[in-house]
Amino acid sequence: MDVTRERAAAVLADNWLGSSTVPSRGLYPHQWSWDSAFIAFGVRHLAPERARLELLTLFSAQWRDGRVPHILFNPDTPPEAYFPGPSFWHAGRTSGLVQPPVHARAVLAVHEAEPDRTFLATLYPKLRAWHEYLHTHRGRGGRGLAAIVHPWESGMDNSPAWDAPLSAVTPSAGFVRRDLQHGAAADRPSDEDYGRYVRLAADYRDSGYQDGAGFVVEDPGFNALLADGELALAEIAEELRLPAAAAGHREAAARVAKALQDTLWDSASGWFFARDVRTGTRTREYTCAGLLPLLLPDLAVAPALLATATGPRFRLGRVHGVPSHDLTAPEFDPGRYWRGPSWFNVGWLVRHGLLRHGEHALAEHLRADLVETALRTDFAEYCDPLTGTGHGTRSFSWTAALTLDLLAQPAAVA
Ligand code: 2M8
Repeated sequence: MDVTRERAAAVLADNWLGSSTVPSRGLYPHQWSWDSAFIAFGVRHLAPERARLELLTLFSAQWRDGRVPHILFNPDTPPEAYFPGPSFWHAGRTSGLVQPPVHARAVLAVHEAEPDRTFLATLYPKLRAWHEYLHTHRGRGGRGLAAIVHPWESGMDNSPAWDAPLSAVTPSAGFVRRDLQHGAAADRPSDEDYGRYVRLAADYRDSGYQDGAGFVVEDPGFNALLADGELALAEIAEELRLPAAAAGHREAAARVAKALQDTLWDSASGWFFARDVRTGTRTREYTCAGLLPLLLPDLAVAPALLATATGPRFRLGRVHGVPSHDLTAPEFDPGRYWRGPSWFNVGWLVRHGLLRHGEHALAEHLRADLVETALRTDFAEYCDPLTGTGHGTRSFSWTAALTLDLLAQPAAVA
């Protein structure tokens, strides 16, 4: 094993709890939903059985209604280590929110690393139920897209796209933030935003986790991953020799992809924007979530989307990674969480999108940059797109895992 692989493997070994991996020992000491999927993409190259266990553990916490909770709390972690912890959610060992559906793609990738039909057959019905929950319970907007009911569900917590929909929420007070013990305040969400997250989560909990009321948003990133997840489910169904089910998943993917283009695409801007379902208006912030529909192979507007991504707002190929927010926007902040820095999972997803659209040179450039930045920053959570300086926590699991995955991929030839 070369030194980069060894160091990435060591991060994942240190963060492994025995049946799942924490994103980071200090800042995030439990199991997170989409983190586990990204972690599995890397761990499959080291120990496929550990990658399978990671995903099986997460799905063991699936709710009866099909939702996969965004956090599965580790019972051995002291309650004061993370807020909001299990006592806040009143939901046993889990939270009641969800995160983007990257799991079907991860399950398929783990199977490809080491074929295991029992693993596929165990998780297929659970993945189906998970997507079904999103299509039905979250289909609130009525346009074929899944809505999120909390910024944390986007995985991009304090994205500027949420500023307008969040502005009507009165921040909660009287709680103690634990994240600031592990991260610089300038790298984390503001107190005001945190107060709003807590208020929304408490209201959702108090409603018995019924459809959201205070925040209902259709996010292009979340829905692109749902459509891609349906395509992955189609491949899984084929592996399991279920051709009719596979066709159904392809149709579902096409429906979401069409709805994305009909509802969230703005041709004058060349970007996908989130839609606030309560007001019926599209947000105007160019964020990295608007680039994720590039994952969809039949995306007709891909050339226009790429033109924006390589232009002054994101400077793809001329900065480190993929900035989480528009470089030209007044609120762009190169170090603060999801308001500017480049995140490794987004860069990794965008590389896949570039490959699907034949952009091999750009994909290869991104791959080399992500690997170099990960190693230099000691697997930072995110980095400044302009300087490449690491921010957030270090020894971050998905940065290490996705680096391993990038190292295992053949270089794309232009
Ligand atoms: C961040 O979110 C959590 C809340 O879920 C937090 O700030 O405490 C986000 O970056 C999210 O995408 C990620 O899954 C999570 C754990 O890495 O941290």
